[in-house]
Order: sequence, then C-alpha cells, then structure tokens
Amino acid sequence: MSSYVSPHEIRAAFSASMSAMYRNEVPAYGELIKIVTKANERALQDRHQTHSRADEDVLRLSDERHGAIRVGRSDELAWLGRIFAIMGMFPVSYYDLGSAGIPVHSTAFRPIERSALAVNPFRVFTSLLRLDLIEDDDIRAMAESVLASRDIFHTDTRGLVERAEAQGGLNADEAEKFISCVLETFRWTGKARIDEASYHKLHDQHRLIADVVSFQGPHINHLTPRTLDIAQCQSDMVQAGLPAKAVIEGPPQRRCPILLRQTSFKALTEAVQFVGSEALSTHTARFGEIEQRGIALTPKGRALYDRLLADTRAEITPKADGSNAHAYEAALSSHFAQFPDEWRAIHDQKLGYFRYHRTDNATGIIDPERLNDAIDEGAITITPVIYEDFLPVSAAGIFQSNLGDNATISAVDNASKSAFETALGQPVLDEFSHYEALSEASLKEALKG
Ligand code: OOG
Ligand code: NI
Repeated sequence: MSSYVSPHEIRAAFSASMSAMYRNEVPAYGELIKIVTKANERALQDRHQTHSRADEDVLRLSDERHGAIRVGRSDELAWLGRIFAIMGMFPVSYYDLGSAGIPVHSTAFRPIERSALAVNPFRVFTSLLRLDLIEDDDIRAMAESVLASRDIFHTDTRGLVERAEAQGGLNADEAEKFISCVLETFRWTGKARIDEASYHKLHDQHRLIADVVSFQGPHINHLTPRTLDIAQCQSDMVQAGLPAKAVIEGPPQRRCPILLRQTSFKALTEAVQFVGSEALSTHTARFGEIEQRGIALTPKGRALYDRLLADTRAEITPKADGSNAHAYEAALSSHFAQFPDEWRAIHDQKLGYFRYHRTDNATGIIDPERLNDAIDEGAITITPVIYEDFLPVSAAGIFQSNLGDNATISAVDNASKSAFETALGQPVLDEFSHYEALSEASLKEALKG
C-alpha cells in the first residue's frame, strides 16, 4: 500500500488554500463568492433551469474555480508544469493571444479524467510572456535581464518536486509542505524588484509586461468561481457596487448553454513599493471573474461559434465604457439565432459532444446507424459534455478589460505552439480529441447489449 497522498487531494487542498489567500488579498473576491453561491442555490432550485442547462457534475460546483498566472521565462513554465503534475493537473490546449494583441501565449493546467474533475476541477490558465514581441531592443534587454535574476520558487519547492517525481508521490507531511511552498509563488507582495522609472518603461510597452517583469513572482491575478446563472450574477455584481466589466464574453444567453460565458470586475489599484523609493505607488492587475460553462463543441460547432462571434464583432465591437453593451448583446443574439438551441438539434447536427446512457427501454446490441432512432425511442439518452477549457477571444477580452483598454501591441499572426511546448518541456493535450474520445467511449458502452 502506498502511503502517498492522492494528487487529487493535493489539488483540492491547494485550491482551497489559494482561495483563502486570495479572499484575504482581494476582499471583493469574497463578495463575488457570496453572489455566486446565492445565484447557484437559486438556479438549482429552479426546476425549469435545471431541466434545460447542461447538468453534468453540478455537485462539484461549490468548489469549482480557475485561477490565472503569467510567467516570464521558459524554465519557470517548465517547473510549473512539473509542480501542477504533482497535483494531477496537465496542460490542455494552446491559446495564442498574440493575434488579439496580447503579448503572451498560454495553456491551462487542469485535471483531465472525469473522475478527477469530479473530485476537484481546479484549473490554472498559465501564460508565458513573449518577450520577442517587445519592439524596443533596449527595453527587451532590460526585461530579459530583470527576469533572469529572479527565482519565483520557494527554496524548498524544487527539492519537493524532485522527490515526488523520484518516489512517485508525496506523503502527508511532504504534501503539506509542498502546498505551503507552492502557495508562496502566487502570493502578492507589493514589492517591485525594479525602480519606478523602469516600471514605467515596461508599462508603456504593455501593462502586462510590467506586471510580469516587475515582481518577484507570478502573483495569482484572478480566481473564478463557476455559476449556473451568469446574467443574475452580473446584475448582482452591479448591485453590490463591484466594478463589473461592460459585457459578458462569449456566446449570448441561450436555453442550451454552449462553451463558456465569462465576466469580471475590474482590477484593483494596489500599493507597490519600488526599488529606491520610500513612497508607495500603485499597480493594477488583480481582479475577480465568474463563468458559466456549457457544452463542449465539436470542431464543426466551434467553427460555427467562431464565425458567428466574428460576424457580430465585425458589425459592432463592445466599448469598454459599456455605452453600446445593449446593442452588442442584441447583435450577438441575432447572429447566434443561427446556432441551434435544442440539445437534440445540436446533437444531430454534430455540433457538440454528448455522453450516452443506455436506459431500461433498450434491448440487445444497438446498431450505431440507428442511434438517432434509439434516442427517439428513449432507449438511449444524451447529456451534454461540459466544456472544461477556455476561449482565446474571451481571454483577450478579460485581459483587455483589466489591463486598460488601449493595452494592445500590434496583433501578430505567428502563433507558435511548438515554441510553447518546447518551453513547457511537454506537449499540450488537444481538447477536441479528448472530448471526442470521452463521447465515443460512452457511446460504445451504451450501444452494447
Ligand atoms: C488570463 C486571462 C484568461 C480566462 O478565464 O479566459 C482567463 C490572465 O489575465 O492572465 O483567465
Ligand atoms: Ni479567467
């Protein structure tokens, strides 16, 4: 018998510690959790809602959240990959934010298996700064040398990672130590490693560059609980006086939720002490976000989603001050009228991934060709597979609203998944093949006699 703590338990404990730390650092996050908990209770009581939403895994809801961090060096990313692996979190998907004018590329570390997600679905959206996109040579060199001299990890972290890898896990004492060491990496300190003039030079290139380069480590920049009713939360946020973002990112409100809808409250202004200065200055980077998750789409469904979103944005781009929010929402809804809003239609047109369940009405082996008849007859039922990943256009909108809305570099079209994987030291999982395999496996099981 192994005496090692399961990676899922380590992840759950880490997620809880991170949440407690962030609640302390950013009190508005605590407010947000209250709003979400209330809205979720209400949504769960509402039978009609319960019926029409994607209802997989609601049991894990109260613990569910994702966080986000940004790092500056390849080896920082690679070590984080090893750290997250010890918590049962693996890189899924490559997100290129460069095309949206944000100088990073990213992945999300998350549990992969359904059973692991059910224990605790904590994810961390992790971005690597692309210094190659800084145009000014001197500033790029300065950023590189500042980053080169930092160590974002607690002195004991690497040793614990190596030990976990060598022995195949961590015992209870080691796991506890590991969690508290790793937590230090994400803590906000308010102490910059550079002087204020250098900070402003970086800031003038892009606020994100200043956020990544100026500090000791990748302070957690938001934590996001999952809600079943984002529209309700958005209005509750406004009521509670939280500085909510003007529009909800992602698809419009629908009966059958697809992918991911997200909104946030804007970043706080926090005190910072720069090198060589007694007086405090400020930095804004940390915020709160909420999300509502719907069905994972197939490549065909995703292409339709991407097209409808692009069509909407070609017609109207949401303004940061919210002045055209209603018009944007109306345009979004009108374009998305082309996206079927019945589970059966989404299924039959192969736009989304479903899990299949055999019922007592089924007899014998079911011919895959007769799948839709079997569903009509009630021999097989379908439930949507929840989307567990992220959307680059939404992510860019979230970055943007929290970095200042003029904060873009010139958009670049040189996404580099392979450079990212080289930096990470491992490949990222393809989300589509993963959902496909999950859906296929449940179908195979359901068709069996
Ligand atoms: C990450 C923004 C992306 C999401 O939910 O799409 C993200 C960041 O601001 O570092 O978290
Ligand atoms: Ni987020």
